[in-house]
Amino acid sequence: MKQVNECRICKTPLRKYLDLGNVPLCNNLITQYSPVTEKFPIRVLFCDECYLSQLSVVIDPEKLYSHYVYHSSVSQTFKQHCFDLAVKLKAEFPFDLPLVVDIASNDGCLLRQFKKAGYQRLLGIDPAQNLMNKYENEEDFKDAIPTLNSFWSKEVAREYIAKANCADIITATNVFAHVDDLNEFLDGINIALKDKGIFVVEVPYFVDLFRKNEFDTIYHEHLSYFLLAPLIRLFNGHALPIFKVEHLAIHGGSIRIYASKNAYPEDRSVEDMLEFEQMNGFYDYSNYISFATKVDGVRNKLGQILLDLYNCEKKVMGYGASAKGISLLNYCGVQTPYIHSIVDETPDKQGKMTPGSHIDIVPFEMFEKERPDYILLLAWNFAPELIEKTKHLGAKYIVPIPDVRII
Ligand code: DWN
Repeated sequence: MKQVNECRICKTPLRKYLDLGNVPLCNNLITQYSPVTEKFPIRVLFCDECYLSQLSVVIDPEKLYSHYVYHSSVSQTFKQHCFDLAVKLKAEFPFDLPLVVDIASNDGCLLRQFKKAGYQRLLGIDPAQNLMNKYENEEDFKDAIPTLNSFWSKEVAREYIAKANCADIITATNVFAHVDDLNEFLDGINIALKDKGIFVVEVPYFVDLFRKNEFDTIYHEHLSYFLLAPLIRLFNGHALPIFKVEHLAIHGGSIRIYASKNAYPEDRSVEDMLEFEQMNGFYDYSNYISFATKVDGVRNKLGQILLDLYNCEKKVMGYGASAKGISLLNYCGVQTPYIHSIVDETPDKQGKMTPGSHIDIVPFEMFEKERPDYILLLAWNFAPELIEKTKHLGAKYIVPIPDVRII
């Protein structure tokens, strides 16, 4: 574990504004009960110079990502989001037989949608050995996405992408916030990207996190909590100016930024978002002090609701053993037996337990078998999809974020 005292973008000394205690590594699920859980601090620090919020510690990425239980393809909502991106880029950037490289490609979810949209030259890069394509049969092999089992680095950029005459499109969705050395990351982009290529990044948007109280998305994988302003400063420092930005609903609210080697004119969207951030006080440390109070409100209310339901002998099951859900349960001090079990349709997660809260993760069929009175949507960011799949059960839903409510 590495301590962080200065900003990873501009090296300014940092100030703390949120302390969520010591928390387990949310995706490092456990296979049996243990009274001792490995925990690390969650403290959020602010840079008064470039306005980046960031964690006070960095966990070894090998420990977090060399075996990774999260599979992007489980969500139909996210798959559709990926297909929509592929179609959009094909229309707006009509490259001739483009090479598309996806950094942190996970189970190939995004690139499979690019393939469906007609892209032919695809390369995934991901460090998780367990996510590498498994060929059960010829069909699987045909559907497989060429993937390099590695972290992104300047060496990978040089040895695999530059040597293939560089990439037209490089994507990085839900990885940029996970990276400690952002300068090395962007040095690699500069090596790997064609002169007229585009680098497309999706990250959770800190304005949504703050305004919608999404404190459960604060956990050790997410080292940085981005506004557009710090991204502009960082990318300009690497001669990769951001020329367009979009605000998206996915994952509780994200931004998609488009950068290039100064090959495209800056879009109005960049200035508009910077003006919004400035006008709404997101560059002022004093506005962050109240966040802890909002967190306590949800923590206390969810704990009380689960205690009341337990005392009334109501059965509560979770849906979605998400990293955010596991962090929420730990922040709220929720353990078994307040929650019977958590359904998750990710094979790599089933049969395991949540770290810290020790709740069994079970297959979807357990909903039919156990018939819960309440379903706690731990993957609230996919609420419509989860509700559609379980509404026949007749249970009520507990939606924890932005404020705990029963529907
Ligand atoms: O940045 C990250 C985001 C994008 O994904 C990573 N740090 C880790 C991960 O965060 P998360 O686990 O909070 O993401 P999700 O996508 O909100 O997790 C949803 C969970 O729910 C997954 O374990 C899959 C599961 N699920 C399910 O079982 N049935 C999800 C859907 C939609 C379903 O129908």
